[in-house]
Amino acid sequence: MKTAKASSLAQRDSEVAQILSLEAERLASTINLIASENHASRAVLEAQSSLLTDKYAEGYPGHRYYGGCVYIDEIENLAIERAKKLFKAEHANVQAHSGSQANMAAYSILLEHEDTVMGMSLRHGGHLTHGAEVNFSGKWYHFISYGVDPKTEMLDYDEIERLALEHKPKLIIAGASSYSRIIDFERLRYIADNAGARLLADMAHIAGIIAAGLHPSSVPYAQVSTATTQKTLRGPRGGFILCDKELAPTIDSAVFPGMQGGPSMHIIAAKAVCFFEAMQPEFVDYQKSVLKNARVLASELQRQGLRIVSGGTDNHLVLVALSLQGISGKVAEEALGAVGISVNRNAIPFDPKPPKITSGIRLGTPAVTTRGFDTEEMKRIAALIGKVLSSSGDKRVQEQARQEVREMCQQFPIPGLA
Ligand code: DSN
Repeated sequence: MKTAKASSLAQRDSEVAQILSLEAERLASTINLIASENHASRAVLEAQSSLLTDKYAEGYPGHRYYGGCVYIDEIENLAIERAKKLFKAEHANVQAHSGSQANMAAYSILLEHEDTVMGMSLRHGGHLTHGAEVNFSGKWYHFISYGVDPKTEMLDYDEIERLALEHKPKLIIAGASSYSRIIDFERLRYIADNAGARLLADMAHIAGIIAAGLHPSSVPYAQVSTATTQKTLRGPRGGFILCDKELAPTIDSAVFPGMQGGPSMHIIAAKAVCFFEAMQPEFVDYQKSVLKNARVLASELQRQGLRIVSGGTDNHLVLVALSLQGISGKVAEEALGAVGISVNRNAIPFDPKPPKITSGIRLGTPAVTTRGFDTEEMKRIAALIGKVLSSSGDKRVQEQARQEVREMCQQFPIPGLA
């Protein structure tokens, strides 16, 4: 089947086929430490590339604006029921095209334009949609940003509480895209209640860890939780929303017809597969390995003389401050990229450098763990990172590192590509 598909694309459009094959080669020969990426299973990829891409299905199961939705309804109901079961949620909407759109839809029913909202600053680890000036969130709503404590580099809940009582936001957004510590959703709900606010948890990064029961769930505490399926959950690229029963009709109408037209039914089928896979016992083992690998990577990088923001990690990601090495995140990203280690430059808390340069890099273990990398490989990767970042561009060090990366990648093929 794989060959038939590959050859029909190659026959029909050799340009696209050629680029896809180069990307497959790049992925196969790269150690992917981008914290928000993963490698979806063959089953997820198959559902995603299925004929469901042909179908228009505006509306929701049982209430569509198009005929011929009998099996479409079955697929969407399956995805909804699996999401509810996996996260013990009262309601799930699986139509959001992305995490940002899930947030946009949720804000649209919880807020009016110009309302006061609190969210984690992008510069401290929050997400663009948590109030960044360049994003719709920062333009449409009045955001008060909270961040981490300068000493511990962990969320300062006392300060969040002080800000909430002072500014009386209508909504507090919990969640982050580069924060490596447990998020105390229970405490944030307490703060929100005292300030007369609602709580929305953007659990996009940690959804898989929550699903495996290895991070406290936001669902019992946040009236709305938003997430993506492609990160730690290891599914297709897309968003979903979980909420309390009473918000269900408004959340659904905020997504459709509020913000989106027809749902991507092939992606919803792949989300159903992803939720199914996340219910299997081996998914819990996988998430345990993701966390263990991140801890090993952090401590081995420390042994290499690198400073880890907040001193370690409780989740899948490791934020590295490069101040001791005297290089920027941009330089580090490029140097590691040149030897086949894929990372992203990332602001560290109180970073004096602009977002395109930064003083840090963000690393994550979901993709390499899917590939089968374990403690030994984490040690080797940390040693390689240490060598490359201290080599000042030495060609011999780079060539040796590139060779070692190639060998490790050959030893651990990507399951979805194999
Ligand atoms: N900004 C993406 C990331 O964490 O990489 C998520 O949207």
